Formats: sequence, C-alpha cells, structure tokens
Amino acid sequence: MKSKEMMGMKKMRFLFEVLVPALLTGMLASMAEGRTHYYDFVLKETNFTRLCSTKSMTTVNDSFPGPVIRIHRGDLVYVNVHNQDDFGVTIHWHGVKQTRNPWSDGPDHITQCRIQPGTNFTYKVIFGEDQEGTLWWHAHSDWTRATVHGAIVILPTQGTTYPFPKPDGEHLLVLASWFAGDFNEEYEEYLSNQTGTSFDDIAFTINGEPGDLVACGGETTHRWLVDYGKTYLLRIVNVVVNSELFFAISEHNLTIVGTDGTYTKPRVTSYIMIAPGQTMDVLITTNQSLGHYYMAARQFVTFDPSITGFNNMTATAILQYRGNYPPPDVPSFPINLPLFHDLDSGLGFLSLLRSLATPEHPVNVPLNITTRMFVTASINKVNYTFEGTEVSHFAASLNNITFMDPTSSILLAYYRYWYFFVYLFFKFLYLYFVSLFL
Ligand SMILES: [Cu+2]
Repeated sequence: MKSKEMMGMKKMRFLFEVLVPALLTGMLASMAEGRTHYYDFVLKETNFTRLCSTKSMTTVNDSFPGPVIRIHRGDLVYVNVHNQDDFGVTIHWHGVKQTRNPWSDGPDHITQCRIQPGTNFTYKVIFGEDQEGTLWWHAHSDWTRATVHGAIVILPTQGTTYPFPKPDGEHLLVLASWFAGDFNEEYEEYLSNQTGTSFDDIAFTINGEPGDLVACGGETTHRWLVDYGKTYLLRIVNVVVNSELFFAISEHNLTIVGTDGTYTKPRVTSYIMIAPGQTMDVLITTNQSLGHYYMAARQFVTFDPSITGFNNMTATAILQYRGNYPPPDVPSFPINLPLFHDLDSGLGFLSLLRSLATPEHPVNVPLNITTRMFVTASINKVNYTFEGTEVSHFAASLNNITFMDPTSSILLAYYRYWYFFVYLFFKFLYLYFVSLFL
C-alpha cells in the first residue's frame, strides 16, 4: 500500500475510533442540562418509641420516614448508601424510569447484589425526561422497605412552572405501616409457618406518627401549620406495606393534580383512595374557619376480613390554622372519609383519574396496534425441589409462567449485548469508508 493511502487510512481510523465516539459523548452530555445532586444515606438501627413501646428498627439517617430527595426535572442524583446495619440491603427508586440505567434500579439479586454490612454503594439515579411530581424510594431486599423509605419531589424544570396556578406553599405526607416487633423477623416467621397466618401492621402512621385516635399514639401527632386563604400543594405517598388507604381532610376539598410523577386533569374530591406504592399530588385551599382539622387515613378493605383480618386503626394528623383563636378541645373529623368496606367509594375515586395530556405534558400512547395479547393473571401451585425436598406452594403467574430467579447475570448479558452492537456498528462503518478509498 502506498504511503499516501496509509495516511488516509490512519485519518479514517482516527475519525471513527476517536473523533466520532468523542462527538457522540459530547452530544449526549449536552442533552442533560439539569443540576447534579449528591446525597449520603446512612442505613442503621435506631430506637423509636410509638404506642408506648420502644423498639430498634432500621432507618436511613435516623429518620422515619427517611430523607426527602428534592430536585428539579432534568436533574441527576447520586446517592451513596452506607450500610451500617448487620444485613445486606439494596435501595430502589420507585417509579423513576432509569432509562438505559438498570445498574441503579435496585432489586436485590436481580440488578445487583446486596450492599453488604460495613460497605457502601453509590447509585446514579436517572429520571425520565417527562417525570414531574412526587415519587419515592425504598429498600428492595426482603420487606425492609417497611421502615427504609422516603419521598422524591421532582419540581418543574428551572424557569418553568406547574400546569396549574403556582401554589403558595407545599407539604409532604408519608403514610406508613407500624409493626409491633421486628418486621423482618415477623416476615420470616410468616414465610416459614406456611399456614397462611398473616402478620399485620398494628397501626398506620402519618409522617411517622399514628395520631390521637390510636391508644397511646397521640404524644407527638404530626401537625401541619397553614395560613388562612392560601392554596397548598400536598404531596401524599402511601408506603404502607400492603394496604390501600382512604385519606381525607375535615371540611376541606382536595383537587387531584397528579399521581406517580405524572400530572392529571384537575378533579375535585372530598377524599382520595391511594394504593401501596402510589403517590398523589393534591391542591387544598385553606378557606375554612380558623381551627384544627383532622387529616385521617384508614384502610380500604377489598378482601374478606373474616378470613384475613385487617387493620382498623385510623391514623390522624392535624391541619392547624395559624392565628389567634381559642383552640378547640378536639379537632373536627372528616365525615367524608369512606368506611373500610366502601367499595363504591374506592372504585368511584379511581374513575376520576385522567392524564393531563396537554401539549406541554403529552401522553404518547401508541395508537397503531399491531399485536393483541391475551394475558391471564392467576395463582398456581408450584412444585419444585429445594435442598433435596419436594416443596409446593402458591405463586402468581402470567399465562401460566411464574418468576424464577435468573441463573445467569442479567446485567452482564445486557452489558455484553449492547457493547457488542456498538462495536459492530463502528466496525462496519469504518470498513465501509475504508472500502471507498481502496
Ligand atoms: Cu418500589
């Protein structure tokens, strides 16, 4: 080959092996405009006293609920989790889309090994471009999420605003479960006895407190101080382990404006029904007489309580107007809070939810349907051999296929797959252009 052609080849090689990848990386970096936030989560056991009893439980940064991640849309978050507990744990970013970023999704044994005691792991949390509102994070190993959880607030991108008049203020309510003993121990017991005996939360909490109506629960009821004549954005997260909840505020209507990090069409209601893992953004206008009003949450029971039992404790917090007025003996209670078995109210609320679907907040549902699938969800009996013994138990399935732990590393397969195709792409491009000069 002549030296001139050799020079041409070298230039082409430089172009496709150095310059093009560098340019592509630069373009991708410039697409991410937001700020970067760094959080430290220290996970360890701390003593908490509720219902006149003290117990040790695992939390993040000694708080129940845990710290709030507060960012603007388009921002990037790094969370360094320091595990100072004595068991392995992972953290999941609930509802965060994590596009092309399964490395930080969190389910243990699926996308990562547990963070071992005495070690740390940094998550890079990538939000979806269209996500705005409220989400949450929680432990994703066994059911540690009962105490290891917190909210994620995604404000509108810097320089933009909400698709409704800007609220005068905002507040966050985390609805959670309270268990009498060590949750993981109770859960292990439940799994091992195989009798169907359920373990139950003995109370629900609002921002960590069961409230006045629970025996021995009213020592430190959560209070939200508001000013008269304002509109507040209230972000509600249901981190209860396994129950739908009704929630209402005495004498105040709620206007739903979002759920699960997505805006909805505004709808006025006197109560909401919120599923475990769900978030709800509502507007509330403080236009009632100066006073104290209960905010209350109780279980929405969709099963037969004579078989399974249910938690009939109503958790309360207090919305309290600022100002000079004689405090009432007892705050007023929301008479619109549906009763436990009020199925019509539960379903009626669901029918209110509609996507906002505006040009600024579109819902790009695929309209060209090319394949129709028939999927049967059921519970089947699964038989398998465990440590030489024949075992059978019930498991959920879709089209008769249930989840099995993978036998190979999913992420390693993903990594190799994508890098293989990127490599092939540049290799063929390079060979094509080289062939033009030969
Ligand atoms: Cu989750």
